[in-house]
Amino acid sequence: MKSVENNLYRIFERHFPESREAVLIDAGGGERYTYDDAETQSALLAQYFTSLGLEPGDRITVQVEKSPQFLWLYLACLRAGLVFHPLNTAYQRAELEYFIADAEPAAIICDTKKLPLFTELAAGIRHLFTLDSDGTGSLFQSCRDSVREGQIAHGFSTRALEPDALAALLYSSGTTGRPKGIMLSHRNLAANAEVLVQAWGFTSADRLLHALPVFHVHGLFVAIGCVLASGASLVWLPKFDVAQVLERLPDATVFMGVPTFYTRLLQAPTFSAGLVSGMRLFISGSAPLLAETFNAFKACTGHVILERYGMTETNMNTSNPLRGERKPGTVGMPLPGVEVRVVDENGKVLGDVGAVGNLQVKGKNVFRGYWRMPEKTAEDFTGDGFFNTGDKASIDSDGYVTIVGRSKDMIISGGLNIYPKEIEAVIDKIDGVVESAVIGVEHPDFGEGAVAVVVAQSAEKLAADDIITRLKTSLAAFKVPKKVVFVDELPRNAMGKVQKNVLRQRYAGLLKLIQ
Ligand code: MLC
Ligand code: AMP
Repeated sequence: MKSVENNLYRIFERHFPESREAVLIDAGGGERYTYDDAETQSALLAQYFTSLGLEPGDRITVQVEKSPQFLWLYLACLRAGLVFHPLNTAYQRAELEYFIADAEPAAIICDTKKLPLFTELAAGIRHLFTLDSDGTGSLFQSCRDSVREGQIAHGFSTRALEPDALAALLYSSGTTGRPKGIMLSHRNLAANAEVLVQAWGFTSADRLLHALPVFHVHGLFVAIGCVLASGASLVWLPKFDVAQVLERLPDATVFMGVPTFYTRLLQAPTFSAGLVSGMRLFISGSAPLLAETFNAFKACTGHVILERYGMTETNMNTSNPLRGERKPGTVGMPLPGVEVRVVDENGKVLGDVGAVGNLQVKGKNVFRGYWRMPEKTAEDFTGDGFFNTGDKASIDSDGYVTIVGRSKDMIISGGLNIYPKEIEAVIDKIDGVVESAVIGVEHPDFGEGAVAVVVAQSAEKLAADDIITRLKTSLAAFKVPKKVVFVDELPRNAMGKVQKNVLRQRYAGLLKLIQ
């Protein structure tokens, strides 16, 4: 049954500080935004979208730089029942074309710089607005004009929704075929936010230093979700920049980041225990945190990083404890309401302590399914409702989960996923290329970095730079391999399958010295 209580915004609102004058965002240099700003601006925008005829369930595609106004836009979508569809700002034309065609948004919000591109791509889309990093652009301007002309009034009643109403659509590329839209409901996001607030002890006194991008689960649903569901505040940075993080750390109580954030901080000569004496918690996730980084951080600051594990399809599944032992190299125990199990290739549950198998999860946090891909959804869920994560894991005698690898062919570079299949498909189309294999190898900054191993018709005619340049025109730059090597042939097993493990071993040290 429809109820406003199913709306994630309402769940957040219940935790807002009594005084709406409390600061929600402290962007530095005296630039502050209150909970009242969040309420008023999101109401205005939700009202405006409704006046344009946008209906619950309509998708709103957003590719803009990080700004407080981005947050008002997200909240407006929640309030109006619109489906928030954020995109990595690094995506290029071909990637954007796909997402727009697949998501069929009713409105697109982009940066002014990208307006000409989106004008082309958005043919047939009802509304196209701009929003720039300083909050200017046609979106809020049109909204204000509508108020001035008396077309809309201030105030908006957050919409009643079905319990499973869609809140967000996030795409992940696939190990096969086309990228999949991951459908996250208000219920999924609410369940996870409330569990994380408890698990990590968030209160309205917390100030979370936010340096993550806002178009992924980590920065948006985990970090911002914890703050909004506890009435806390955000110490806001436009992106991760070591100098700015060092400057703002003394203003914060909690920090969240991917492992690269921690390795970069440890390399900063001025990073010290004194700088973080007011912090109560450092959280890491999205990629494996090396025990070496965990130990170095403890030695440098006295703080024990809390590592957790999640994915876009499921939000957060496991976490090391707030109180109790945080074991390096593990991702902790299942969060309340989340079931995890390890199974063999036939789906048989492996009960033995330490047995390695495929990790499956179940809970209110697990997504509704893939957008318009019922077969793919059915393939990834078991008959008893568990989702196959594609991660390999083991569980120790205390119940701590260790992610030991992946059954999916995926590289995680600086917390961003790269699907070799997608890169290989582009390389293989380049004239002079016979075939290619993209692998992930150790990278000193990003954890893993992509390397392309290419068989060319004639090595003299193709240079590594040609391949890199070509890839940069059609793929987000972070997906472009850091190195290209040419080989006469790819190693194959008896079945003819490329042996990526052999390539990973052969090129294991290739990126070690890269910066
Ligand atoms: C940037 N570059 C990368 C990269 N980030 N290359 C590989 N991997 C990355 N992660 C490349 C750029 O394309 C560019 O290449 C060059 O590095 C400089 O770009 P930059 O933008 O100046 O880089 P920088 O600001 O230093 O960014 C690095 C970073 C950023 C680590 C700060 O990638 C980041 O914020 N990562 C976090 C991602 C995240 O939020 N993941 C969570 C996903 S949610 P060129 O060739 O143009 O010079 C999820 C679920 C869960 O996974 O469990 O949380
Ligand atoms: P994404 O699709 O971007 O949500 O990435 C999810 C994937 O990131 C998971 O399936 C894991 O492979 C990986 N991941 C997330 N957190 C961790 C972690 N703490 N340790 C190891 N891998 C992680």
